Amino acid sequence: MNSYKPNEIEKKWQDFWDEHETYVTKNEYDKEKFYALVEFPYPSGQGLHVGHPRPYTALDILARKRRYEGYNVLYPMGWDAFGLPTENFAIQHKIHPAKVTENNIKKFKEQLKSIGFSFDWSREINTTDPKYYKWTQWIFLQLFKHGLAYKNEMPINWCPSCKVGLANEEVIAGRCERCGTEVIRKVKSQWMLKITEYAQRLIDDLDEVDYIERVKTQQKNWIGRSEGAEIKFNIPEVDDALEVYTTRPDTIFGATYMVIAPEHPLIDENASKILNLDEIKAYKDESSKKSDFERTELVHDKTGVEAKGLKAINPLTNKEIPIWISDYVLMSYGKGAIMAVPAHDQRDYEFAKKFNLEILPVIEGGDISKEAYTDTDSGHMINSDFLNGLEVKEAIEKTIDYLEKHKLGHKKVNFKLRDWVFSRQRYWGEPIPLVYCDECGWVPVPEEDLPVILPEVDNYEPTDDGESPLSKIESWVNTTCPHCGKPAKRETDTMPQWAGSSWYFLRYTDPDNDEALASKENLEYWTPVNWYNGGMEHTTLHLLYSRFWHKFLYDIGVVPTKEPYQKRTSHGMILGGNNEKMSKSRGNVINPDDIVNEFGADTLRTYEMFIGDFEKNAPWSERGVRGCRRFLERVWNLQSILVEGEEYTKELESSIHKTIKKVSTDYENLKANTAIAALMSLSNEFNDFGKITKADLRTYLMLLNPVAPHITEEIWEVNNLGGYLNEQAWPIYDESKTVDEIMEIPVQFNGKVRYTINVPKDAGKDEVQKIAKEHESYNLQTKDKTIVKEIFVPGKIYNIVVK
Ligand code: ANZ
Ligand code: ZN
Repeated sequence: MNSYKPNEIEKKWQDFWDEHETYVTKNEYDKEKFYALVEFPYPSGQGLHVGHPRPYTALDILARKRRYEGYNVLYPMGWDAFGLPTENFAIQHKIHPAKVTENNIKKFKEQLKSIGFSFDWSREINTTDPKYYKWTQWIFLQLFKHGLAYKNEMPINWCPSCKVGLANEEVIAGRCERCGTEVIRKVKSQWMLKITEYAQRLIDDLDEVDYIERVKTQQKNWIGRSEGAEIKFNIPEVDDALEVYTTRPDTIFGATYMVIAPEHPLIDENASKILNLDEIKAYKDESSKKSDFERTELVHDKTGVEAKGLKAINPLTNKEIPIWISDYVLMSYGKGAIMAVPAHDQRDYEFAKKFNLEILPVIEGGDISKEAYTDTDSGHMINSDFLNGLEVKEAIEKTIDYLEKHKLGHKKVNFKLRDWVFSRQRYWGEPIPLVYCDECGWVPVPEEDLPVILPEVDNYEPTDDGESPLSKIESWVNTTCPHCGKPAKRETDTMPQWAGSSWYFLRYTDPDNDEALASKENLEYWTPVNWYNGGMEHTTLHLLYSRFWHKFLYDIGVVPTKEPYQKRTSHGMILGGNNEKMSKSRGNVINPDDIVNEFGADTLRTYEMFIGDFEKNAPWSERGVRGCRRFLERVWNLQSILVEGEEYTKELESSIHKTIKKVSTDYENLKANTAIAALMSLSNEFNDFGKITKADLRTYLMLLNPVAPHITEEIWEVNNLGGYLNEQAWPIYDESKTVDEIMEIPVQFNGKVRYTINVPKDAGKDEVQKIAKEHESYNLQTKDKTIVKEIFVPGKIYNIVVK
């Protein structure tokens, strides 16, 4: 027997699979399908990270197992390649981003191939390929034609370093997600997508899918549905009412002042009535520099200024109350104005304390000497006229009834979710396929003219005024209106990085189609994705965006299902040795190539699965890697104890059946770590026994194959176990043989367990009694006592009552 040389056998099998098209998937519509999907990588210059193979291996295991079970499996891979990192690299090194992308993809692909994933490379896609982004543009046009894309002049999050507008989702703690620079506000005209129109459905349809609970919770929190009321407060000085949104209409008798956002139109519209305009203007300037995050989350020291000259009337108390301007109220939520109830809202409380405003409790039971009383589950209404004595829930209902009856307000549902900023003033993205004509406004590029190809430019640096580099190519910008034929200009903004990944899983079903994003038949057959695994960091961005696009495509009859993914799971991160995130600056980055070269791809795969619970973070350990390599060597050495014919003990036979059962269910539950542990222990049993039959070796190799595909194929072939391993069926087990023959039973004296005994699993009372008496503790427990009663529950317990 040769020694185990992973570098030789791994290359051999990778070439074999390529040559034989082992993992090329056909559209065999009459076969049951299984569509497994992992998030396609961004081909960055750093190459594959050691974190990538973790989810890819987990779903590779499922893909391989399901093939052996007879499913038609689609397990595809591609590249999400538009975006800033490539563009920034291109600018720095003066290489075209398309060239950078090509190089990076080449490197990534080699790396992925060297790890032996069973991807169907014939369906590879690349979001920067015009044949692909033709359809991204096509989807955008459908959104535009259905009124779901609109241009809006609005303050956006702006990263001064990346020179790019950011979606709320890309701002983390007030900073740019990519570069960490503090984000500022900038007014820009942007394309927006109306994801808010789908907010309710994005929540409701979570009931139809099998997502891990924390993903569902995060999506719901992000969409942020709340129920409340809109209420009108009259302002007698002007014939205008100030409308507010509140989730607590019950507290209206405690509304002692109003607050409006600095951007609220009330001020400009009534400037002549306001006495302190200068002061207000200064305050507005100051708050315009802050991000929403700074305005709401960070500061407890509230700022603000009163709008002198205006008063509002509380419609229930009929009292005059002051109107304040403060930036803790955001223009982008609700009505941009609130009724402030300082006794029961902590933000209002801090504000009222600072500016000496009246704090009037309307719910008894709390102490408001230090903070607001915000509990809604106990306490009854006070100081509230017809609401007095009611509980909060009842009071909310009753107030809304009253408001609706008197036409002062109405019930209202609000969402935190904002529309999706869909413009980037950058080069490396899909051109937005619209033309602006002075006569006709925004006109779509005719569908037969798609794709609108990203033109070559000499310089892809963003301009300082924040316009896309495309705006400098006059020959491209100037065009004719597809509608009236007069001179017109192309949109020079490009789409954000999230565009291409919002529908990529559809394209895998039919990657070369020129007539449609994918054929009806293939979409009908392959969608929805059966199992999608990806990072938790994509829960509120990619996952939500792609669900939104999918629902839209469903509405216009392009896809057959409401939801794109039947099941969603998520993996933990692989950390550096000291539980720190791997990063260049910490110098703790592990390169998967090094592991493959030194130990082999099968060791890398085994280790990444064995490292810990799949959904938890886990630190990298070189010792762990070596341990997995030694395990594979023991597997290799099973060849040396291979015997012809049947050699069994009952125990070994039972272990084999148990292991088939355990490994099969563990793989399905993403618990390859415990499956591998079971396989380690089974290989020890074979070694202890000193023999392994061909049949058992076959079973063993099949079970291990999804984790370590190369070594198992090799051992199979070298020992002539019959055909190729990849053509076999998944092992089945005999349930009766997984049940233990001998079992452990506790022996109790007066209800306390004193010792345990091993009995045959079908033993009767007499036999159990006999074995229990043989135990050394039996005499001690019964000494000088009489046995009053003996209770035996078969398979469970033997209880002796003594006196
Ligand atoms: C009166 C009140 C009394 C409120 C009380 C709360 C507690 P969610 O649950 O997040 O939807 N609010 C409304 N619009 C706002 C805006 N544009 N900027 C900042 N705050 C705003 O919160 C809704 C509550 O947040 C609303 O209910 C309002 O304060 C405030 F005891 O109204 B409440
Ligand atoms: Zn026109």
